[in-house]
Amino acid sequence: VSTIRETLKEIIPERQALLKQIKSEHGAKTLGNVTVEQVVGGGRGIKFMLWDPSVLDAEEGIRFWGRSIPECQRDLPTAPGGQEILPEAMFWYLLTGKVPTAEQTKQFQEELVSRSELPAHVEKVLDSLPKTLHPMTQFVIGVAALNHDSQFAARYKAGMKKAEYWEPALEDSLDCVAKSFTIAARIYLHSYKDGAANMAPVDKTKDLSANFATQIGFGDSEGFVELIRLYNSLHTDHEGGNVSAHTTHLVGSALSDPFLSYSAALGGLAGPLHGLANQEVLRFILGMQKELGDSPSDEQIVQYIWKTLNSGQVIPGYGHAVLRKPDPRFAALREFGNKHPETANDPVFRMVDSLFKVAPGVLTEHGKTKNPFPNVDAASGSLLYHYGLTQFPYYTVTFGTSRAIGALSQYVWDRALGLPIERPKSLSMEAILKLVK
Ligand code: FAM
Repeated sequence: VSTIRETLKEIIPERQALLKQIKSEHGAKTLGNVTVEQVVGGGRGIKFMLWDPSVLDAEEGIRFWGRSIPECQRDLPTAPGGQEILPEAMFWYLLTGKVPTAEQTKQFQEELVSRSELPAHVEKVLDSLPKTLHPMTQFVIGVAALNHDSQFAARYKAGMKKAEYWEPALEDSLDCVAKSFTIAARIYLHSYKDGAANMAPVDKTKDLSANFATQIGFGDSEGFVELIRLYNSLHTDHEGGNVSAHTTHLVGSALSDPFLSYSAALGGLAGPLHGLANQEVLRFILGMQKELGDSPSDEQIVQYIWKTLNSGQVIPGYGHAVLRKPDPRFAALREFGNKHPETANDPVFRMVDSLFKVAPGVLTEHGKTKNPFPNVDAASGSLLYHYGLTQFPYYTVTFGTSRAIGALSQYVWDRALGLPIERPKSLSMEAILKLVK
């Protein structure tokens, strides 16, 4: 069985040659003009960054190395007896562009799980934080503290050659993903239970999701474990321009190690316009349930949406900066909810489904948003809630364990391809006016 290192060692020269060819044959060609509106409008649509593991199409949604979500669900390994993609298999796939065999997946899973224990100093730091500190802030601190043992930082200091960068970048990235699951579990116990002193030790025969579920006290629910696998596979990557992915890439371009780069990204994921939206959706749905009861009519939901819009608030979980159709990640989570009897009949999940039937029509009539359809956050919280993970401020932490997988896959490629420090041009208003005169 070839390991992740051997597999990458084989692919990297091919991809390096492809980049060299792109630079030499097409380096002077243009990929489009940049308008003033784009510069002052959040950079929408500016083609700016190289990002291999996934590409987002506005109509169709995300493709990972060319595969749609249903194609990944068809082709990628699951846990024995399970139906959902293993995040470990997704990680291998995002790193290499190749579907791992069942044997490679097993070996890679064992390697990751064996890396998931935390250094004592990180446990101490996490356990000393105020329980009231936002879980995402705890996550930022925990991941940054892992930098103490960064192989990339140590080897850089010792004078490593540029051609070797990707190797310790890979080692640190594997550590960062594996340990993020354990950090996440520790934060949960610290914030919402009696602390992490008695946290279950890592079971090396199980996958990261099953260990995480056990450590936070939900290990007996096979449905929850499968949801965590699906959740962690779906949230991995959404091309490079979103705040968390871009931050990892930007900070990493200064040759900060994977821990510092991903810790910075988690700060961005904690923003309400990005990863925090999943907790907002649940707040919205529960508010609706409280006012309208468990089975409101479509007409009542329409009225509730209008009331929200007319009071100047957004409908959380709807709209997207790039997508213009329902998010296939939402579709996959909705399908999960509908196919399991326990979630299919859950009143909160049913509410999500009822909202999906009418909200796009109302948002279209409202006429503001460029995309009236649901994004990934529209369904995820209701499923976590069903299984008893009811602490909303924690939801973005589960997003964060997943996003590490995608963002750090590209981090490894950034080093393998020798990409330079990122430094785009900024302009003052006066400089813009001078240029457009
Ligand atoms: N409900 C009501 N109005 C909305 C809306 C929604 N769900 N989505 C967009 N709009 C409004 C938006 O506020 C803007 O109004 P103003 O002109 O008054 O500022 C107008 O429609 C045009 O916005 P847009 O161009 O369609 O969207 P943007 O690209 O500026 O922003 C989002 C994209 C996602 C921030 C926006 O759709 C939104 O606020 N959605 C609700 C929050 C949410 O679900 N965020 C999660 C995003 C998710 F994919 C993630 O990152 N995890």
